Amino acid sequence: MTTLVGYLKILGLIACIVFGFFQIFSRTPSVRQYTFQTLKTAGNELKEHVAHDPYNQLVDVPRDSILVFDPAERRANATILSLVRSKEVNELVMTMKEVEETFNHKFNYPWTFLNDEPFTEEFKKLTSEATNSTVYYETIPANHWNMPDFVSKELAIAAGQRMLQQGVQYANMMSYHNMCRWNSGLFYHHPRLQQFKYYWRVEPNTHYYCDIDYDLFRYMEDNEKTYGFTISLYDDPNSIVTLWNTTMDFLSDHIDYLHPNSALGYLLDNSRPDHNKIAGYSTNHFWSNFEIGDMDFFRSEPYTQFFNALDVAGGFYYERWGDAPVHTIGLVLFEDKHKIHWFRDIGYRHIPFINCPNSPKCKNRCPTGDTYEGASFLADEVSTPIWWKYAHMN
Ligand SMILES: Nc1nc2c(ncn2[C@@H]2O[C@H](COP(=O)(O)OP(=O)(O)OP(=O)(O)O)[C@@H](O)[C@H]2O)c(=O)[nH]1
Ligand SMILES: [Mg+2]
Repeated sequence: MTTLVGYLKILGLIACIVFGFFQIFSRTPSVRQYTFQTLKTAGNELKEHVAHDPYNQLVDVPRDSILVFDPAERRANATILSLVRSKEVNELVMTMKEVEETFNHKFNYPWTFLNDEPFTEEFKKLTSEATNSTVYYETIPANHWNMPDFVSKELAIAAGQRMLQQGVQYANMMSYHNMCRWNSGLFYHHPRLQQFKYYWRVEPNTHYYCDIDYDLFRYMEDNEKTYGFTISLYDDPNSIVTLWNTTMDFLSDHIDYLHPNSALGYLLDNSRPDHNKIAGYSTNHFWSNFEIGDMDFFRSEPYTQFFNALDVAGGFYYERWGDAPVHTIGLVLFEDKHKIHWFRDIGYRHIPFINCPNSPKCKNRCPTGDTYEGASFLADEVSTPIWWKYAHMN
């Protein structure tokens, strides 16, 4: 009986993968060709393809008058949150001012700051002066932040050195590994965050360019969205060599968690075969330094079990699994693709990538349609058009 169940699970998994490949290759040539061209011509040349290009379509938000800001409207149960160190206060205040100016002075959502150490008085003073909203200052419990006992410190240090030689950024910084693990599967368990459903993650030194005149959290709630992002990228495959295999092992035991309307093709896409070869999948991910999400998704049984399986496998330390690929894989596999939203209207920059909408609300503060800043090879790292393709935005 056990063997039969095992066979059924494997058959189910094979069926899903075949279905994913079918999704990829059954598209009409024009859509495939269009996406390919869009990718290969990202950056300045992208502007020549504006005819069908969501980057350059004029954004007409608010699209629904209900979304226009009304001070009498109820708020969603949400907080803007930032994991940050006290020494980053100046970069954070710069970003806070932009978030307040473009959005939050109209809505007054509380800010929650989290740190693995207590915040300094100076940090508290400068950040509380940058907003009229309630501000929470929270310390992360050590057992959520530090490397768990089942991980070998010696092996982790050796792996960090090896990955550093392969060019994996921050691979030898244990604090970076702690940060990625905490963001992947622990932040939403912090006692302070239990009172909230939605969060908007804000990182110091990021930019917000365009006015947001509707309540983003209410938008999520009213439209039953689970997750929103601004930029999709390919990841460094050397940082996640066994993440996909570990995920497949998990999925073969929990095939019922795979959502029937998932955008699996986004994960299986093969437009950068070198990435698929090393990592076993596309490495596409929603860049999580900006994200608006429903924490109840992350607190749910499928994601909780998924994170636990990844955690036990040790890849947050023996490799450098980031919270962006981990969130993305969980969301794409377990959630309906229509519940994942590309916020095309949010003008955003985290060096060196940009989302700059064609909208009067941006008041020319950013270069419309550009996706990166600096060396042209960066254009190849942007995979937002791959999301458009599999989320059927075109
Ligand atoms: N409290 C605390 N915050 C951290 C720590 N490491 C990173 N962070 C925060 O976690 C977020 C992500 O860290 P970054 O260093 O920006 O990581 P990244 O975006 O991958 O790297 P960059 O491209 O260099 O920005 C930022 O908000 C940091 O302030 C840490 O050890 N302690
Ligand atoms: Mg950063």
